[in-house]
Amino acid sequence: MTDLPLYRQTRVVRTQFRPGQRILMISDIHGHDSVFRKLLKKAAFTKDDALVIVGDLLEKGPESLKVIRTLMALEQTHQVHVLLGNMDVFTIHRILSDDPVWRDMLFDKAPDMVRSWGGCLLYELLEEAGIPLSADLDRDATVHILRERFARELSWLSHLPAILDTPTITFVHGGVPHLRFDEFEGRISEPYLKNDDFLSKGLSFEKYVAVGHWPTVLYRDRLMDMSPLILKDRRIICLDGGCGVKHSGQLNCVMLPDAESEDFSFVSADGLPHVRALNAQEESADFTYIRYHDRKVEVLERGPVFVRVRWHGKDVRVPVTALDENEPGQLNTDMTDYRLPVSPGDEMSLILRCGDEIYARKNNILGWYQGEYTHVPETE
Ligand SMILES: [Mn+2]
Repeated sequence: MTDLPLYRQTRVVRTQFRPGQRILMISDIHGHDSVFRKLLKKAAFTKDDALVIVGDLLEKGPESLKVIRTLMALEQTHQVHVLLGNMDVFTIHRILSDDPVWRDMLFDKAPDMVRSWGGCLLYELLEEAGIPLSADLDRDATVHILRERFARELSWLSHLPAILDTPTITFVHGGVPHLRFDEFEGRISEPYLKNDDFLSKGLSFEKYVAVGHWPTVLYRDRLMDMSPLILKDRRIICLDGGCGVKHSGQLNCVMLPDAESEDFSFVSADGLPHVRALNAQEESADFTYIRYHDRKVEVLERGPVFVRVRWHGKDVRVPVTALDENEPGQLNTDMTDYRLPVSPGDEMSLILRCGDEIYARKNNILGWYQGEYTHVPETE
């Protein structure tokens, strides 16, 4: 036995999908309830399907509480398996632990989270409980009120498992070193939830392992492609389209017609405005993808909208807004100067307007479009 609270232990739930049952997998919803609902609609999710949510429901978005409630309600009517991600465990622990270090983190990190992501679960809870934010808030008393007021939601969250194991697919937020679960069942789950750069560990498995956590774009070296990565030879499925973590991100849903099938397909959704191109544009032949983990640059020439920077000997054009104000000589995001191949009528998600151009995502891929466009109305 262990002193770890249930939600920090590696708990494995085993199940089997029905023959012919469609399987849908989504990870890293990150407080984006409306995007998640849009995605389920696009995937035509029904009561005959099985849906697996591979962790990180919370934070990095403004609707964490709604995501919790949407999933709690969905569980009543549909076959849904929800797993914990590292962000979920951190958040739950900050609320449920009596350790003042964690308690202070809950409050101290909140303003930054709101600045970066437009909201955080703590503020959502405070708002619904009618507790005004103030500097002299009694943190201890406040947390006790929240625990009581949101007992149902917190209990649901804290009872979620870390791993869902089925005969053909294992689901886990970060990744596992192997499938001998008896070796880590009951131990702290953090290494399997926060398993950074899992794909680069060179592992392969005897059945599919479906993970989230690490946006797939970080594994790409040429194009900024946010589609899921499915490696049939190593039996690894990477789901995370970067929803929430990046403004440019998308939420992916990978689908299988049957547990025994390897006929993968996917749909995705985002919360960005959609536009339709009016002009054609040729793909750029030469372009650069400045990766997030290697984003030091030298500024060559600064214009009002764009800046030319040198990156590993290459001359790259980036928007002024991509320069890190607090860290000179560094970008605040990953970025590409890739010009998308576009035909009139193509639909794109608009990420950023820069002068006469837009930074957009077309078919999962980020890049620039210099033509004219019209807005596509939301279809509900
Ligand atoms: Mn994560």
